[in-house]
Amino acid sequence: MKSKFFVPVLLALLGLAIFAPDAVAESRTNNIYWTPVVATEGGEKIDQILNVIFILTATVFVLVNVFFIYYLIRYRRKPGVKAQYVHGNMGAEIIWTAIPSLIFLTLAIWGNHVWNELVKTPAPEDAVVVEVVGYQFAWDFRYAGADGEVDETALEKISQDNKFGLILEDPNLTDDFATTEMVIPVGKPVHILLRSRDVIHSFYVPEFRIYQDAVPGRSIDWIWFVTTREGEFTLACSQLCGAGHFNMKAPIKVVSQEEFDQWYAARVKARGEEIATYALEKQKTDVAAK
Ligand SMILES: [Cu+2]
Repeated sequence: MKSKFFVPVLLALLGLAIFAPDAVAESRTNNIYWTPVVATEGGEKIDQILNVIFILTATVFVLVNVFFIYYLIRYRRKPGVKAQYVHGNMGAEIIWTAIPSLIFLTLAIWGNHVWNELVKTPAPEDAVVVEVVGYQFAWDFRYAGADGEVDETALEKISQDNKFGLILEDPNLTDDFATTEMVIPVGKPVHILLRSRDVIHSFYVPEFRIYQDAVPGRSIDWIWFVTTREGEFTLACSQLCGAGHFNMKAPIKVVSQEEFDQWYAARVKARGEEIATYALEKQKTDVAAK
């Protein structure tokens, strides 16, 4: 390419590559040139795989291009030099097939091992259970209320007035409480029950190294984790789910056990008052109707 635009275009592309991390949708304040800080146990195991793959591919990329450019220059067309036809080299082909095969196999076995360890192990009994429901274009969370159990739901029960699909005869009387932010205690197992009310969404928290699609019609119950640091994180939907997708997020607050207990008790109390008021109103209308 002998255009006078070559150098400016190259520089612009380079600039874009360097400054692109500032422009990603997810707002990042730390570590913008690498993966975000890890905030869960086991997250560093995912990072190890990512790093090894990155180093491998970066090395191969550099080597291939260095050799490529070298040969381009070394064997360029020169007056008086005739081109040579080379058929191939069995030895070289065996080597460059065997080495990548071994690398891919190792990565597959290693990745599977980590996946089994992090995802296939069942959540501990004492985990804090949070139901996470995605819809166009926000998230709802539901916690077990006063009775310590998350009330049962059925997908076919979901309606305008019963957004979690509670099976209870009167869903307004559930002791579970709903929130629009996820508050969880640091260092404790958290078990996510993941659902979607409409289309496919995705539960994605980069700092937790967790990415799981929420599929309408399915309850996904194998996601659980233990956080390692307090802080505020963002749950951002990671499946293009419609016009409002860009803004489909919710705050996640990882707090101390003490702070969590206080928050939880306040929500249980508030929910108790709501139920009492509702029951009273209902009684009145029932009496009036008779
Ligand atoms: Cu979404």
